[in-house]
Amino acid sequence: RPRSLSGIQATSDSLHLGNYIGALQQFVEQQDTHDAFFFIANQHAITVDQDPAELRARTLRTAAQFIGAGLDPARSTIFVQSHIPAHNQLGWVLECTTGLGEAQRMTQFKDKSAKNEHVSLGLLTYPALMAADILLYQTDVVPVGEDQRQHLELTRNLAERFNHRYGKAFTVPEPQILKATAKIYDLQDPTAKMSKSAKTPAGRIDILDEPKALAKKIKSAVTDAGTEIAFDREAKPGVSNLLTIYSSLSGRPVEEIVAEFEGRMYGHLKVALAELAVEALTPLRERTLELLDDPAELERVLHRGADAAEAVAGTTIADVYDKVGFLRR
Ligand code: AQP
Repeated sequence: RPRSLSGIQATSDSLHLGNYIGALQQFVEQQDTHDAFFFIANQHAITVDQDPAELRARTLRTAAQFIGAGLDPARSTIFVQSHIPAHNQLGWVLECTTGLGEAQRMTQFKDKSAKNEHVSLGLLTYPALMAADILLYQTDVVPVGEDQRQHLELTRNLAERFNHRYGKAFTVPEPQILKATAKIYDLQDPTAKMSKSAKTPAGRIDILDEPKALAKKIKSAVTDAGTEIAFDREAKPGVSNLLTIYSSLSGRPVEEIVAEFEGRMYGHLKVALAELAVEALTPLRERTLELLDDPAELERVLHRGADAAEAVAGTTIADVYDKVGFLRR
């Protein structure tokens, strides 16, 4: 089986619909076809300021949402990034494999460093740690959203550079970015990515939103000029975004939904989507809250995940240390 690996940052109380549709839904599907590793990126989280108690709580909340959304600890290895020191060990080696200019060219670094007053060195070196997250596990495919494409390209370059210089240590991974769902947009500004750090939460659907709040956000989504329900990202970004969400939550193709709503108004689509979203997300929310009632069990799952992850990561890092010439202890 090909190995699949991906991670999500523990930077919010709830993941949003972009994280869910762009990433988590794919993780769940891959459990049956791949040797699946999914982790909670708590180290990436501290590239910007985090409250320690909040970060700890959010790490468990993110794990609960993974499982609540359908990841099965019996079929997937679910673990916390900081539990495996090899991420850092390889991260350093890859920092030394990355050019300064290369890191500075990353658009996420440019965007985030422009937005934040205090820019940490970690924000710059983050893509090397992310490459380590992936390469440690000899990963074949990495399911992510569009915003991670550039980091994945860097990861591939670093793997090839290292393999070429020191001998093959890494599988060169392929990104899996599903065209249709790779970018879910903000409901209030459908030209911007749905994001945790959006200015207003009204445009962001959190997967743990209460049903009423969820329905309200969808019903107040910004739509476009005209009245026809059609998929056209350029002319109708708002409606196209709603159709994309509808399609991925229902598992039905966009064309079928467009045909169903022919001759009807934007409002009809919103009402139907609000209903669908509540129906799709309520069980996820309930399972997540139930899991959070028993943190000890969640911690046991993460402990087992760390043991399984460490076994794979340990082999890679030992090989890498040998290859770069670190004297054995
Ligand atoms: N809007 C999105 N559409 C599709 N996929 C998305 N992802 C994030 N936003 C969207 C994908 O979710 C996975 C986890 O991403 P992350 O842990 O890097 O989350 P994030 O970047 O902290 O989420 P935000 O909302 O994008 O945060 P800010 O605002 O801080 O940048 C990844 O696979 C990502 O592609």
